[in-house]
Amino acid sequence: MTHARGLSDMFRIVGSLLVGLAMSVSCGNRSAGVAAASKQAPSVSVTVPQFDADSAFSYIRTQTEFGPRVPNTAAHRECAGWLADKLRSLGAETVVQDIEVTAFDGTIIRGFNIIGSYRPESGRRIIICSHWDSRPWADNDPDRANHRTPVDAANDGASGVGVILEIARQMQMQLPEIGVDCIFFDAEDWGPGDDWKGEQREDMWGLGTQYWARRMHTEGYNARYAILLDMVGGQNATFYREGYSVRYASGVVDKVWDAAARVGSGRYFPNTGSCYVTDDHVFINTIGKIPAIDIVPYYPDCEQSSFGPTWHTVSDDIEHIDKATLQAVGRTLMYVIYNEK
Ligand code: AHN
Ligand code: ZN
Repeated sequence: MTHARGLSDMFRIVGSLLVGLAMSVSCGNRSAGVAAASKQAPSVSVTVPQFDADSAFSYIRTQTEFGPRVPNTAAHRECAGWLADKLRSLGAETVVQDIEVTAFDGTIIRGFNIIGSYRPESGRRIIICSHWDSRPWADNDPDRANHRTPVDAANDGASGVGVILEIARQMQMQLPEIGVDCIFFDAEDWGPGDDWKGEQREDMWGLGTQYWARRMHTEGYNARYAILLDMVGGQNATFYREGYSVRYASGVVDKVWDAAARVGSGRYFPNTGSCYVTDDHVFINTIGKIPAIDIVPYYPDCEQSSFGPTWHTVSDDIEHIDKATLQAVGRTLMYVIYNEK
């Protein structure tokens, strides 16, 4: 027995030596190839770090563990503090915009837009953003008894933040060439409920973003473009080319959908238009004058909602988050960010 174990250990050692040798040879070959190519052509292929969907998932779970992040509640304040601390601990220069906005129903909301910057000194910048607040009412739940219950918002809130935090973790380990601002917008989802009899306007949604678009976090701030993530963790999600994104920033849509195809996630990103979604990106475009797109799901065959079966229901919880969807979105964004010059 002892003898046999000794033998197998030896095979393991020899095996790992062989693997090590093969790796160093192939790495040597690759860098030699890149060096040779770079003498002729200036374009050198970049390495894009691997997005980790397990890590993104755990960032989503942590947010939901605070309870629904409904503005003017303790869970909301505590989660805001955690988000800012987390961005700082991941190496981002972080500022919190402490805001006051008035909702459609007259409620005064104290909110927090949270901004974490990588390469803050660079004039070449892009934005990746998501709302982080929870909807106060599950007013699209199939059971009417749940219509006044707040939403865990694992997908509709926490998912985009989780993907961005994982990208931030990767950026701390390997800075991209471009400057990146990670923005978590507040008070997106305090829009009119199913019982609202008054008028409905687009600007009743995205209150935190509207505030930021009028008073950005730094003087004279600008960015090439913004990518909004909203509900990027649903099961069987597909991301069609959303209407406002195509209207205001079709080049950015092309860039992101091409990236999805290149990283092998094309089936999540059909090259097809869908409808127009009132979301934070509208105000980044119209008020902020920065081209902005929305990666937002479209479920053509879903009875409950075209945003998917859990949208504004009590089932929008951690149990319904799909790591494969997070992975598809995360690796696509990583490709875009690390290829931006
Ligand atoms: C409306 O349906 C009005 N807005 C969709 C944007 C949204 C709501 N995103 C999350 N919740
Ligand atoms: Zn919502």
